[in-house]
Amino acid sequence: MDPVSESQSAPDGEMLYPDSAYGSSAMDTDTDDGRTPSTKAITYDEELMHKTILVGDSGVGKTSLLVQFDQGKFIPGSFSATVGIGFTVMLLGDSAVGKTCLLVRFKDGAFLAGSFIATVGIDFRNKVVAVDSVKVKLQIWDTAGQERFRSVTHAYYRDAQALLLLYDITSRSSFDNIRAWLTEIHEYAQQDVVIMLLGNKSDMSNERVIKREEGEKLAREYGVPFMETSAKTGVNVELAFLAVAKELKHRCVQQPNEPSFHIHDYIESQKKKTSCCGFM
Ligand SMILES: Nc1nc2c(ncn2[C@@H]2O[C@H](COP(=O)(O)OP(=O)(O)OP(=O)(O)O)[C@@H](O)[C@H]2O)c(=O)[nH]1
Ligand SMILES: [Mg+2]
Repeated sequence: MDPVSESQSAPDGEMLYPDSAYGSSAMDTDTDDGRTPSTKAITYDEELMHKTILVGDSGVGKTSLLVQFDQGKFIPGSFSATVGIGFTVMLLGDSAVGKTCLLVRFKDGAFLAGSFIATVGIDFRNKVVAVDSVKVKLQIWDTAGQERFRSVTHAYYRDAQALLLLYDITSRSSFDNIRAWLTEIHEYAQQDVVIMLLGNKSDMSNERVIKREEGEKLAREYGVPFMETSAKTGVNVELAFLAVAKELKHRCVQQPNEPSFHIHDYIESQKKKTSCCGFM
């Protein structure tokens, strides 16, 4: 299933946050499901964090109001409705495992090469994908892996419907820390949250220290799906997000006579398809 691009393109002059590896677009922040972690509103004091939900009929101007607040300007032109079905996906894992790069690869199809800019607090971007001809909007929260931001990100766990937990196949410590991440997830996240383990930087085979089998074993132990990804080459990046989108959509909207969806089976079948074409 190919992802479809978002119906609203980012406005000119997209605001770039100096601490962020990429810009955050106000057009991306208006969600019908009301999860609106405006980058502006985020402070690093958990007590002061709040959420504001824009509700109202389609076309009344919720998105325009938000753009006016975030960027101080009105975006004229064609009206394009914000899609109705949406889920929040959170990226977790140690600093430098490639969370931001994975998101940029998925959202923009590009690789953020060059100097590493650690994420501060939390950033987010939206992407709409098509699942069985239903438009599913994923709001993807890119968290800071650095320890000092842990209390900020904890506050967001409970709002996430899916968590992509990353380690770096060239970093033993990032893999060893996965157990600690899963402990935190069980403490702070929703009980039925979809979790997927990703071994990132699979392109760096010369520097690999974590065998694929080790990742598979750990994932089996926790009963979560697993795959290796590369934000650099794009291997399995779309598959990871699409599998999560499919799982969430099937949980939310089950059409009559539609076969039930099993994320493990889907991933295995898709991975086989990819490997038989020589891309893995
Ligand atoms: N070769 C290779 N390098 C990668 C890949 N993904 C990320 N990197 C590099 O790894 C470094 C860290 O990437 P980020 O995406 O910024 O890491 P992060 O997990 O977001 O880090 P924090 O924001 O601190 O939590 C950067 O220098 C990237 O260029 C990958 O798949 N392959
Ligand atoms: Mg980052």
